[in-house]
Amino acid sequence: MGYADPRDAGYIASANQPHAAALATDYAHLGAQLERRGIRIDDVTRAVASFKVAIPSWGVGTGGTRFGRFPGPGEPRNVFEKLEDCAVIHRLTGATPTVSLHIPWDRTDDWQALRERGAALGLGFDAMNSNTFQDQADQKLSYRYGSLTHTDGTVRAQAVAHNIDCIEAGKALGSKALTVWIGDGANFPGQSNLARAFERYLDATRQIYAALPADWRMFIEHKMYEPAFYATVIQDWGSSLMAAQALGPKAFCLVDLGHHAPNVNIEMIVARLVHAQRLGGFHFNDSKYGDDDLDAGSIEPFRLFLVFNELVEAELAKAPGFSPAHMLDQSHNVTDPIESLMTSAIELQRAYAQALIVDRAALRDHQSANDVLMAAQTLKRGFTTDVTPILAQARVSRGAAIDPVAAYRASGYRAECGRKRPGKQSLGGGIV
Ligand code: LRH
Ligand code: MN
Repeated sequence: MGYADPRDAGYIASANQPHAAALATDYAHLGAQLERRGIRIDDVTRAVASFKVAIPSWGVGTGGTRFGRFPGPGEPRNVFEKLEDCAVIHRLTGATPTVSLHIPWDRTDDWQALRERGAALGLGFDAMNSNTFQDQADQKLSYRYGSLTHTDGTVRAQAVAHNIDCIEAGKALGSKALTVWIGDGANFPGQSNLARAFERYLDATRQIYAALPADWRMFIEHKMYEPAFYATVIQDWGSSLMAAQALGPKAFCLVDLGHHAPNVNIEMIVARLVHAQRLGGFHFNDSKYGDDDLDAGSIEPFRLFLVFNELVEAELAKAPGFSPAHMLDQSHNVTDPIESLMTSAIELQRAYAQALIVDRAALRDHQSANDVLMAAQTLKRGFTTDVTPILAQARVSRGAAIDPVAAYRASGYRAECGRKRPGKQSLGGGIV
């Protein structure tokens, strides 16, 4: 099978050619339907085309679990090769112009060169992610019993220094945010003093906060459990919000959809964080049980729609301080990461488009009249409308592919990477 660079505009145009007529028909048909509902389809398409989500650098390699990792062919071996793959995702979807790096997984000794290569590929750098949940070979003190909340101040200082390092790297790359997720917690009752651990967290994060440039934000990511299995210091949105409010106006709460107990009403959490003006952003993914890091919209698409319903409500209400950073955070254990990340970005656009076409005036009326059934039906009608033509048209308006997965597969990119990136990949367990 020959190889054609799927990032090439000419290649994408020729890949779109066979689909153009059908898209035009489907788009006109949906347009007529929405017109009858008083909605201008082009307005929705423009809004969807402006929707952006960041790619997690750690998501373009095959992910794994503690039981094993089964790397596919042509895995990226360093951050520069990860960028090449991120550029394929952005060129074919038009929706992912930034990459969120994870340090030290993406450490390089030439941030300027990375920034320039990113720019050449049409990519920028989103929130930096620190990592004090693993010990590195050259690390002096272990994070076995925690990092920013460790009982030993020298370990906390080491973790604070690492986060400040991430800020310095981000400044060189043009990033404007630091995401702090720590696995600190306890496996047994009595192992740690729950109150003092939180105080140590605040004391340590105040030092990181003080190192933030004026125009940066700090995202606090809560998680119910794992790696701690009894108590996690930043276990829920309440702890995250208390910390953000204690730190200052540059601190916000990041909602990773997989970090909640099954059936938790995540859209309610989003509504509350919008109210508190502390919704920093999202790590989108999907899950059925735990932090499964599955493809966004693959398990609970209605829940994803309900989250975007809250975001559209906030957008329409011009909620003060509302500018969430959208990022994917997934682990691709059995699919081609590029295909999963492309389809996941599109599923976010789908949920956004569905939320945008909800008849808000009718919904308001039914809600205030307590016409429960009509209110529920009016909201659901957004979700049950097939907005696929809008998503494809939005891509075309960005010079991207009508059918990204088909265009990607036809390009032979993965096989070409297999040829260009020889070398055995580590088979051990773990997320990357
Ligand atoms: C923790 C988490 C966090 C990342 C890691 C890769 O579960 O969601 O956002 O640092 O995954
Ligand atoms: Mn996450």
